Amino acid sequence: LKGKDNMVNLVEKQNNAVNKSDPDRPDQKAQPTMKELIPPRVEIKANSSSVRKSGMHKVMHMDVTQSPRDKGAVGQFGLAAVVPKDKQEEMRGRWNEGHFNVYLSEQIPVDRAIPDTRPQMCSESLVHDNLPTTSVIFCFVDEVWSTLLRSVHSVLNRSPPHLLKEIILVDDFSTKVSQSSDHPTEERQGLIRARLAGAAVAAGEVLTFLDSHIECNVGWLEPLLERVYMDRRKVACPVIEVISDKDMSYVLVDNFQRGIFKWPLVFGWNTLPEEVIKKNKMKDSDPIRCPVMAGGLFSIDRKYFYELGTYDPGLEVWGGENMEISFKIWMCGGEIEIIPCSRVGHIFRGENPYKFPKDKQKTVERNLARVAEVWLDEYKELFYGHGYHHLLDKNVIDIGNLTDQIKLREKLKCKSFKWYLENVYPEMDAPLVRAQGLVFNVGARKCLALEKGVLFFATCDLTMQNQLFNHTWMRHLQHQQTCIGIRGPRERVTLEPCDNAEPHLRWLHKSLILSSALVEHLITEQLSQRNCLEADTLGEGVHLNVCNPGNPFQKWHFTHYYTK
Ligand code: LR7
Ligand code: MN
Repeated sequence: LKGKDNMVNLVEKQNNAVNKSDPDRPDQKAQPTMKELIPPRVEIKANSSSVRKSGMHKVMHMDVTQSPRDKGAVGQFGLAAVVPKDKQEEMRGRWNEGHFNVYLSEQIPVDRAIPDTRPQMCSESLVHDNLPTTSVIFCFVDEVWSTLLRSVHSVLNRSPPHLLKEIILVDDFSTKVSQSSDHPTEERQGLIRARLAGAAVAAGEVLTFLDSHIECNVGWLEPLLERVYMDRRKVACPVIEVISDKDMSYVLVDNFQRGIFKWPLVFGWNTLPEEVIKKNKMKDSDPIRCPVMAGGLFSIDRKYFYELGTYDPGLEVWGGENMEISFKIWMCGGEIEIIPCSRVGHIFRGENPYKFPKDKQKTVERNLARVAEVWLDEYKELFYGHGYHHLLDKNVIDIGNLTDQIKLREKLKCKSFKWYLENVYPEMDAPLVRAQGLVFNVGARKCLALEKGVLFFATCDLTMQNQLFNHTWMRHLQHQQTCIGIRGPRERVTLEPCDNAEPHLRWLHKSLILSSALVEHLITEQLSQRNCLEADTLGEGVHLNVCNPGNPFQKWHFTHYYTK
């Protein structure tokens, strides 16, 4: 990380030509000068609505590039660019420099115009005169130079200068010559700590983080700052549109998209449920509450960012930090919104163009495990239960020390993950167990029971406590705190206190197909051969046997299933 000296402050270098009028555009003839455009800073008294109204102005149309110098340039107006036949080879050869069309990126002007994709009302909407200033922070590692420049230009050309305190570029130990500075760097930090290094030197009242391969659209900044101004605990994200990795065209996205996650903490987009739109009579320009943010593009009050304890600095390189900051914001009193009047294009790349110091998958799963351990409470079992069991097995990975993160959550008096699910993301399916109730054995035609340390079969009776079991996300076959497992060279069925770190307590409850009927087995994978839990034919107990789809004594049913 190159430290303060190597972060470039670009705003000082911003030229004054931002607002020259363009003779080709009649509507711009009477364009005001920069001074006229920037309203005087008005001190606004709280709770005085009349003053407030007069202290507002229409979102500024800062963009001189809408009528660019070189109308015929490659990729101009965000249109698809074409690679000439004789350049195809070169284009392919350079693809891996960025995992997108690097060749085209270099042909496209750094200040190209892109279509103004905002919903209609946006250009008419009012924002306050005295919005806070922002520092824009780009961190990057081995970013394609032309793309980084275009990102920076889009900020300079489309942000009201008085709101843009500075642009901070953090070079996270790039290996490319063109990006390395005079001073040799210490080591790769990863985007999380690189952003924190940028934040540490930022002087703006708001921090705006952006990826280094983006193009900010017309009027992108004020709507974000307006939300933070309204409430400093609001964290505002632009709509993220798509810059095609193939032809570099600017592609607009559907309305009412919000950021969500699925298990095991996988980020995704989904359309706001129709009933939410109807109930709140939402227009396409209204802010959208977001359970989680994509991660790369957002504005947050600087002091609030520090009050929240920033990111967990123990997160490495890439991944999971968007979950961490999202849960932290919501559970500790803040809000995340997507602001449809603010739009930024982003190049979605098929692969990371930089190296991971350690294995990518291991890095991401370690980050996610840290997030799960600190923020998910009892729901962390759903995270581990969706393919991450191995993270719990002893000595597999070291997720590092979490004391500070857990203390922070206590200090901030953050709400529970259950609260988050109920209030922020009620559409999320998050049953605490997979199956529950009586465990019926088809062969024995009786139910499993556990009492005084012994497993036996009894006539099924939902009122009998000793017949109630859970099949949990840990794959435990569990009665209260007792788990069924297998032990020893003779593969005996045992009863032990449940322990997430013990693989021999896990049972898959899987459907094996037998002449079109489904047979639910309880399978242990601890042995070289797949073994199933089988009821003794005389019905007195259970033992292990080689799985056989045709054996009804291996077929089990729970009263309730919460998942498929
Ligand atoms: O070690 C690193 N050091 C860095 O400085 C790794 C990356 N980086 C920089 C990198 O150069 C880039 O500018 O960090 C930025 C983000 O890295 P990307 O572009 O490789 O990430 P991404 O766009 O594939 O992934 C998304 O998820 C990441 C999870 O950690 C980050 O939160 C990214 O910011 C985020 N990007 C977005 O939210 C844009 C929309 C993508 C979606 C959905
Ligand atoms: Mn990105």
